[in-house]
Amino acid sequence: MPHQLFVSPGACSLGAHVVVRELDLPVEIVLSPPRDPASRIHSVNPLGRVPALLLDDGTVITENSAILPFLADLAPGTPLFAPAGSAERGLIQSWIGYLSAEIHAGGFRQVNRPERYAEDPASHDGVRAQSKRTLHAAVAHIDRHLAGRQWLVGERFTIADAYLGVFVRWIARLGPEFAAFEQLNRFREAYLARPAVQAALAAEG
Ligand SMILES: N[C@@H](CCC(=O)N[C@@H](CS)C(=O)NCC(=O)O)C(=O)O
Repeated sequence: MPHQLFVSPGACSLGAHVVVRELDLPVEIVLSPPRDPASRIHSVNPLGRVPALLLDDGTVITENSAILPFLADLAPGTPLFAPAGSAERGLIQSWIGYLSAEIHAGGFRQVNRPERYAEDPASHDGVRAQSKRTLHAAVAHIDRHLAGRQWLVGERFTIADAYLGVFVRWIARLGPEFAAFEQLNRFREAYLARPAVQAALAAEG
């Protein structure tokens, strides 16, 4: 049995899905929305979250920050990553860490799930508003970094860009105050023009 990558439409698993298609890896894509209690993801990942990578030996790897490098390492020497010990590899992993911690967990999760951060429903609008301001500042850092650059690290698309693509799609839906990030708007167009991204989105429906 090949490795299996569990993904869900619209979720942060898109980045890993894109990497599988960019590298034409022999990894089966399994659509498994966590919202459906019958989804296989619930028996694969005890947290019931995507992405999850089930290896052919039964090992389950979770977390984007582990799955993205693991997938790239299945294609040794790929330009989507960089050699062990290189500064570029450190930078790529730095951006993956930033996206996971500051943008996803520290930003979107608080905007989308205020009930996890404040018990009183009356305070949820306040949590959401403050989280949006925090997220705006975190996103602005990426926008500034992208000035004069096509991609996050070096002159090429890497696994960090595959992951950033998830969030630039989400950012576009956050409201008018998030619409004016020029570099991110340009990045989104370049991301969506990639055949691997189009194939992943079509497969996810
Ligand atoms: N830290 C995890 C977060 C994974 C995560 O939150 N996935 C979401 C989709 S974007 C999910 O499966 N949510 C379902 C749930 O929490 O029940 C990662 O980066 O892989």
